[in-house]
Amino acid sequence: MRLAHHWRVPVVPQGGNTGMSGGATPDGSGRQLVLSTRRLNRIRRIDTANDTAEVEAGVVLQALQEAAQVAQRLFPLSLAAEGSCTLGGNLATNAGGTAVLRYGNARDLTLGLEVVTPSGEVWSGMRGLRKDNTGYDLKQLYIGSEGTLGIITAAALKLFPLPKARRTALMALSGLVAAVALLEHARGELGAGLTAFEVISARCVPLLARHFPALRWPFAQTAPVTVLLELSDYENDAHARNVLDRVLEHALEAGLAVDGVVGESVAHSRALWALRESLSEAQALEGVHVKHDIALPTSAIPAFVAAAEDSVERFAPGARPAWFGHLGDGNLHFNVLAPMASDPDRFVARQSELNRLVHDQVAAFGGSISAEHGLGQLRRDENVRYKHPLELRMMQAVKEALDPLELLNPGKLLPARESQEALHIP
Ligand code: 2HG
Ligand code: ZN
Repeated sequence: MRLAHHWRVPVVPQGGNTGMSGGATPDGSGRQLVLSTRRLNRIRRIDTANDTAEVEAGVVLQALQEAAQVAQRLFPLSLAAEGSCTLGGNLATNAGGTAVLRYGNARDLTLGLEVVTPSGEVWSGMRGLRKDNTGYDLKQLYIGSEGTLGIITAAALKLFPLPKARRTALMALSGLVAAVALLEHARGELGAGLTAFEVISARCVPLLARHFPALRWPFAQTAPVTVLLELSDYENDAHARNVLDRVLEHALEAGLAVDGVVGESVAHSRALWALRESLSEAQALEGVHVKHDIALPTSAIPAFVAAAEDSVERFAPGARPAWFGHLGDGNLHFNVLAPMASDPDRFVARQSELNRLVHDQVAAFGGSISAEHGLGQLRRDENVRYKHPLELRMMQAVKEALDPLELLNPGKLLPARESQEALHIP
């Protein structure tokens, strides 16, 4: 970084390269240097008494999950790319995933950071402290900054007790209103034991059958909405089974669910999770689609989806909103597949218009246009429309203070020059 600073070479930090918003890929100028963190791959220390792990940025997420398990601890961050994404990227994008409902996102799991600044200095902020009020919480600036302020090279992360048992259930529901009601009920019944509440819309189901024929959908009929619940139990397996059965019974009796299945073994639960975790790839294999990674108050989701589906149908008749995601956190992947037998290029050409339509609805319902994948290049300009100009100016001021030469990840996250002028950003 010191050399790049000396020669004024822009640097694009890159971890596992699994991002979905183009945050870790260079522009087409041929002038940007991609700096891989992959060889920073040591787990420096696991401190079970302090419940912390000190890890380098290039450690693959799954490797940390496994090391924590060996130490009889849980590192809860979990997402479909965990076999290849790295912790540096997880932190730089403030990754979410499937356990946010209980443990929070990457930001909530971080106690300290080590960061290389654009001039090549090393900030060693690896404090594993749960209380530390010594001024601005600088690590939080770097988390979610998508490599635009500094390069995260290591982190001190929180660990948790390993649950004694886990049980997964898949439930077929009458609709999204029922799903939100069930979420509320499950939160009340399971408390902190509810560690995942994922949602799959009916349009996703045929994609699984088409592209992952080995996966078995457990219900004869496809319900409008299917949810996957996970319970982590600190008593024992029989207790977990009992509690989850009660939730399922309630859902059936109250008319929220039409069918349900509880994972009978670890392998069975994994198979249920595979249905959820294969959706992103199934959509990629299906062909052209436009992604939206949005967050809303959970209570607003049924009305938002009805309104957004309606606008999409009017905009491109036959287009297929095949949404799924993390209902427990109010985070939907409102992805829209091109109409069957249409010209995919024409659909893609209208991508920005479709984004605008969906994001305007998101804003109308009080949501965010970027929940867990980051702004990167994909949503950088779109963000200018929805973020308050004062917030954008404050972000720009932070950028200027920490990276005055604009060497780190140019062209990502922050508005382009033209929009900055329009916003009177100096
Ligand atoms: C998931 O939840 C990922 O599976 C990917 O965040 C979402 O492909 C997507 O849009
Ligand atoms: Zn997701």
